[in-house]
Amino acid sequence: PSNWGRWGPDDEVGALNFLTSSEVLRGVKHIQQGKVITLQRLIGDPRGDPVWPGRTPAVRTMVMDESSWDGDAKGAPQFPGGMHYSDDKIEAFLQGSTQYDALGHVWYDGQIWNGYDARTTVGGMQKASVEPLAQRGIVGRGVLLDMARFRGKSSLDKKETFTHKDLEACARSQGHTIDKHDIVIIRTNFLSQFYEDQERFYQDFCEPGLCYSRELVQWFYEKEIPNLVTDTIANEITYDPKTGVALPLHCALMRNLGVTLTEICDLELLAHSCATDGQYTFLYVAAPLKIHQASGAPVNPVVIK
Ligand code: UVW
Repeated sequence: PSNWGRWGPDDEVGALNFLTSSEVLRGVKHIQQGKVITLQRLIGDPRGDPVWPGRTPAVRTMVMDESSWDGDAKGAPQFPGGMHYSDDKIEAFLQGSTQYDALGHVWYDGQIWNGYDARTTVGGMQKASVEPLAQRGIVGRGVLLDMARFRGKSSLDKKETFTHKDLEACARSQGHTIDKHDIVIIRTNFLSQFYEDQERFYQDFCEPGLCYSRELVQWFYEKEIPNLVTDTIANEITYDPKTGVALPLHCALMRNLGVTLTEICDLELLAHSCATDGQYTFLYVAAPLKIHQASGAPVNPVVIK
């Protein structure tokens, strides 16, 4: 299935169009306790930052600090009243931390989301960049599917797969359903293995996750899922176990259906909270940074229960 053209020839936000104001209000109805939980993974974690192979973690550099005024203080700015300040900068892959992928981030056959020419990515995303997603914001009913807990494991294993049927079974075991237009949030806790042993983590690299099938894509299409959020680097099994194809769901869901992908979340506090209070449905709110023509942008999603 494809959603190309469904929201007109100029669309750049895809399935986020399903998140109408009534969907926002449906999400709000799931605020029951006033509990707030953020989902961003720390940037610059002293234990390291998990990134897709070939990318490098963010580097934060101090530009100004108290040492700038040491000694003669030559070159350091002097302000009336003696104010000093700290300043820093980061150099980072925009897909190197908790992030929203732009809909044009991944493609095949020379066309990105909505049929735009893949040449529109050259030198900057002229179409389907992260900018329109950031401008719009993402608000709706979120559901946590705690697949690790459902399978009785602290974390899923390398290459472990699951399907939409497993997601539905997981939801049933948690006492709710996955409804049309839900923001689907999947916990694997796989990245805990990165912090345990990075060499082993990257050896024969293959994350666990959803596995491509026509039925699974059809399920996303019929459920009109606007946003898939996970705690892995790339939201799906890295290589399809049957075909060896890399990240087929990036193409089938993002490129063809316009489903936005949110990756590298930290779902541990949320999972703990849901297991404790039994509330797996809530309001989900997120807005990636507004970065001109970018293929993705960091985000700190917020859950309100
Ligand atoms: C790739 O682009 C390969 O992955 P991600 O969606 O994790 O950025």
